Amino acid sequence: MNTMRQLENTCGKLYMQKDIKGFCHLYSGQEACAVGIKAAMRTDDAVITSYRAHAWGYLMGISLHNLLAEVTGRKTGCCRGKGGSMHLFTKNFYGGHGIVGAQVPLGTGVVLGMMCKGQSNVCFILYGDGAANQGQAFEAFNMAMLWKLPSIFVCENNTYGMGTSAERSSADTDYYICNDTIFCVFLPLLFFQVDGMDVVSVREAARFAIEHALSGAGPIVLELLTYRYSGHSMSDPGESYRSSEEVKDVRATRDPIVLFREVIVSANLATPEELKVPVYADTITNVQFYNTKLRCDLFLIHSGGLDGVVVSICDYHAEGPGSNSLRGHSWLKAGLASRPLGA
Ligand SMILES: Cc1ncc(C[n+]2csc(CCOP(=O)(O)OP(=O)(O)O)c2C)c(N)n1
Ligand SMILES: [Mg+2]
Repeated sequence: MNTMRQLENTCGKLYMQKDIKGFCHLYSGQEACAVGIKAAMRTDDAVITSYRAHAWGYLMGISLHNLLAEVTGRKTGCCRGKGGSMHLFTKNFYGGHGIVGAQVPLGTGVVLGMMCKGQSNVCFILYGDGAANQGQAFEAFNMAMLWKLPSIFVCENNTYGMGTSAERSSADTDYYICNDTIFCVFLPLLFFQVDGMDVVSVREAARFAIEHALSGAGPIVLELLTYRYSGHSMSDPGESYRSSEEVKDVRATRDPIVLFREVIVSANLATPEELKVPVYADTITNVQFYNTKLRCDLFLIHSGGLDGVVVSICDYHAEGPGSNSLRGHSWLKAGLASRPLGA
């Protein structure tokens, strides 16, 4: 969770200095949701999520370097710089999707694929409170129930969809019940609500969900009650629709990292001093370090040259001639100019 928090701080800074272009949605505050689920997952269980995908990408095995290279549009990124911040992929991690709620039917398809291949695995399909009332979500629930697919639908309720609070957008803010009389009771789906700021509760809920989904009973819906500290995206200061006191209060009383630290210390598993030391070497996510590394990558790509290599026009996307022209049109012009015709 610490690494994820630092990763997002780094991404925030990279965005501010225009190294991350386009969209950038941070996950800070919601770490326990991802870490709890990942702790319960078994080999070849899968995940699909929305555009708030950096932390999940890292958890699913994208190295910090590949990840930061991706979000800054570098060829050394996990998707060769073509996916950017919102579209991260790796084995068993099916993205990163920018269209709200699109990952719900897509994830259901992932599970259908697993079933057809005879795999005994689940897919965690994460979506926000802002997607929870979409028709496509309920269509996916219906198909998953009809075919008894081991889909685990997870609504990460961080109480806001962009600048709109759950109360303003939803007739029923208990998303786990999924408008029960219409859908869950009718289907009948199993569903429950979990404290998404408590990593252990999330892990236990996820374990239960896996067992349930693989028992042949079909899908399950979890609602994780959580909170995002940043605005919806980097272009939203996140202050016009909620008070700074509200954010401060959550940080002070429900922060997932602080809560888990207290659990560890009170169980005598570590002292507060021990917890100050970074556990993993790759928690070094300071911006300068990554800037240097990324610029080195870029240099290597250029100096290594692409002569003799068949490269599609799209590949220039990630390796434009200068760090300021990674996206947009200038790279294409320059890329084509530097490439002999017919090569
Ligand atoms: C189909 C569609 N409609 C609208 C948008 C614009 N949009 C992007 S995020 C968002 C709100 C989603 O909120 P939520 O599902 O709660 O996710 P969170 O951002 O809180 O993680 C909207 C309306 C979009 N990307 N796709
Ligand atoms: Mg939300």
